[in-house]
Amino acid sequence: MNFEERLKELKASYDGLINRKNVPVLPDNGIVTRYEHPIITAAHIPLEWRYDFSPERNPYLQERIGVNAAFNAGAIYLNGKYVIAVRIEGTDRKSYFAIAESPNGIDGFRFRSRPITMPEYGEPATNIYDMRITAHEDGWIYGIFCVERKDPKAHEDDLSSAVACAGIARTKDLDNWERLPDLVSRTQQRNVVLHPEFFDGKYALYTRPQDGFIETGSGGGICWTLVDDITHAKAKKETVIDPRLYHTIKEAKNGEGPAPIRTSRGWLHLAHGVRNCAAGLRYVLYLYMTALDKPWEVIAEPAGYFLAPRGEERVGDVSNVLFCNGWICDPEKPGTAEADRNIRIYYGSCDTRMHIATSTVGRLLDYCFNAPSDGLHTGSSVENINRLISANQGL
Ligand code: BGC
Ligand code: BMA
Repeated sequence: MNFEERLKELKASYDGLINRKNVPVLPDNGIVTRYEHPIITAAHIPLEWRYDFSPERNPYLQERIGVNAAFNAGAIYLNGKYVIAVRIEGTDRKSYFAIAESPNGIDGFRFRSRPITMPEYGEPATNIYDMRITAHEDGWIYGIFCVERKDPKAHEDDLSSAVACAGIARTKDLDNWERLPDLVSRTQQRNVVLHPEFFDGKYALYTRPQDGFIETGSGGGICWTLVDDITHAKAKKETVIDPRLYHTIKEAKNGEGPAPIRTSRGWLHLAHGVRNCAAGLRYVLYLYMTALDKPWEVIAEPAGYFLAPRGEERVGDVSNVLFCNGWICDPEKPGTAEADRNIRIYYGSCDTRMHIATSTVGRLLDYCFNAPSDGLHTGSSVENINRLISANQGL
């Protein structure tokens, strides 16, 4: 096939993919509605980021820069559009961020013309990933992401030891970013998230201290910490708010997902829980609520997960993983009740692709406050079922 024909074919197949309509998978479980197609995959990355279109320089029309995966996106509603900051990973294993926008947040995502050039802070990062986006009441949009560098203390034969910390940057338009100093903390950090409001006049962060690069060890779980100055952020006292627990979905690790959503009944949080099994780490997503005036105090937490890998979501580069660091609650609209506000949940599967599931504030609050919490024993799980059966018999 000649150059021109190949180019035409490539473009036609790309256009078909990015114009594909998405459809809900029904019936759902009443809590969330999945959609049939992933919203972003490696194949959605613009052709001009990958191919050299010059027949002289690239007579075989080869892909010059390969993309391995596109996943774990942060999300924000901005200027009337649903915007996601996707973690794109090249075939060289390096990841970076790029912004894609959609008018309805469900399909039709289009990448802006270039990926984000994130300014460096200190020693250049080997890798950056999993950006949480928070529109803060100070007027800035913050991105907090994991920055990974080789461990300078590692023995010269050890080519795997790394150090993870939280990188912080802010922007008004998601194109131009001001990099602030990385979070100073006693331990390594991943899954650091900025709370959208000041608390006692201070910035508040959800953190996830960890003993090493992988193991959280004495890290305990998701923490809350106040920061005096976001331009020199330091986590002084980290208080565990949502702990890891034996024989639950969050036995090995957990981490805050996107920034929590303010509702009339409390802060609505989404997090991931990890457990170990013969197949490796299994990542699932769960919800919990904290008090409006005390965002560190858990007031509801249904047992187990609300989203776990299913079907195609189960398989990928790192199988058995759902991870979520982005969701969007529709802005308040006069005439729309809080319960009817839509929530779009953007989640990655198996470090490979991006999906969407939808819900509403009403549906998720109902789930958080009315699904039974974890009794931590098989006996209480059976009791819960019996209570439900008896209640149904009375109908
Ligand atoms: C990967 C992340 C992963 C982390 C811990 C990093 O090198 O890029 O995706 O979460 O290691 O396994
Ligand atoms: C982590 C995260 C994610 C990833 C997951 C599974 O620790 O930071 O990037 O989805 O591992 O590999």
